[in-house]
Amino acid sequence: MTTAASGFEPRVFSGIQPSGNVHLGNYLGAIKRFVAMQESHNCVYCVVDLHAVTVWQDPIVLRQKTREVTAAFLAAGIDPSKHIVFNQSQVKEHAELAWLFNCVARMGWLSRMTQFKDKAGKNRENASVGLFAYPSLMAADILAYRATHVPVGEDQKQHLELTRDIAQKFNMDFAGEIDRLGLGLGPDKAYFPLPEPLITGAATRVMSLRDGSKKMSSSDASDLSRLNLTDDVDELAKKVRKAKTDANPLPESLDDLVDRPEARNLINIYSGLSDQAPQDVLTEFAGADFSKFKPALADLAVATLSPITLEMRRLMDDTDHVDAVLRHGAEQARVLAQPVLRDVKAIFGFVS
Ligand code: AQP
Repeated sequence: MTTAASGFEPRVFSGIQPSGNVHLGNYLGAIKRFVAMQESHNCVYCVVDLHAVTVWQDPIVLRQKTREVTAAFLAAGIDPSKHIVFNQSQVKEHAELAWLFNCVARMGWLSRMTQFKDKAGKNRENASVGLFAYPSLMAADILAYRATHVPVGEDQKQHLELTRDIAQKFNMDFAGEIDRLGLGLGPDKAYFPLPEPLITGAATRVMSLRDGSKKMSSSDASDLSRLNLTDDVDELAKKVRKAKTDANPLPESLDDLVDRPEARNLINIYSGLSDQAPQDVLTEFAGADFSKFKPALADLAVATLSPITLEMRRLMDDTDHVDAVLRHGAEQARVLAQPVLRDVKAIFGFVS
């Protein structure tokens, strides 16, 4: 079977913003899957600091959070000696390609992005231009490596579709020049692959522990709404104990969780942490009250997350090592991104 990415060397790209606490949603929706993909793919994992500054960041906190996300990557098991780990601002090709993609993307496409609408809120006039153009930068992040696969949480699906739209429009608008320069790949002689989003598993949308209708998020004002990778054992246990639930015992079937978002969320979290299917978790706990299920979930969260937290703390005390990983990763990333930028500029018709 040919896919939109066939003809291209398989490569994974994904990123996390250093803009808040790294939480369980980031871990289950993204980082845990980044780790798994290392076995089968060449991977490029990025701390996307240029994305973070689309909303205000205190410079001192940004530096600390950049190291914290990097520490989370390494502590969770990403191996920087086999794959590329770096922060986005050290590789200027991201910003350069994003500008060119701003000239490919259409205002109408970006205006439809729900994340912009959510984050800009009612005060749209006061949102940064960068927040509006965020998806062009995300397309540049991925396509600077001609990446074919992008593991993300469900909330990034719309941005991934926009990346594909940008790649497709570029391939079509410049098909003649791509062909003339002999730069196309695959059956369609395209320059960019159409990257495949990888949104799989029960925990692609981890919800707030305080409100099952809201995504777990670093910008939620309530710290009780999320498990942070920096939480200690007592905090993890307390947050699971205080998680909102309902008064009914757990049912036997997933169908009976349809109108119980908080209960469904806790089952999905258990499933994501234990690598069991949600139905298997229910089968194990069917008929149990939350007074029995929550301690089991807390134990599982502590057993899974605490070793990562401990290693993150150790790494965050060794900023020289973390910074060296990022510098080395940036050098490797540049080796991949520079030729792509050279090609794209030639395709656009810039004289060099
Ligand atoms: N709740 C979530 N469930 C599953 N996956 C999630 N991701 C984020 N939240 C959840 C995934 O984590 C990756 C990195 O996310 P990001 O750093 O780009 O930022 P975000 O999605 O904006 O994270 P937050 O915490 O929700 O921050 P705010 O509230 O400030 O926007 C992505 O793959 C994302 O899908």
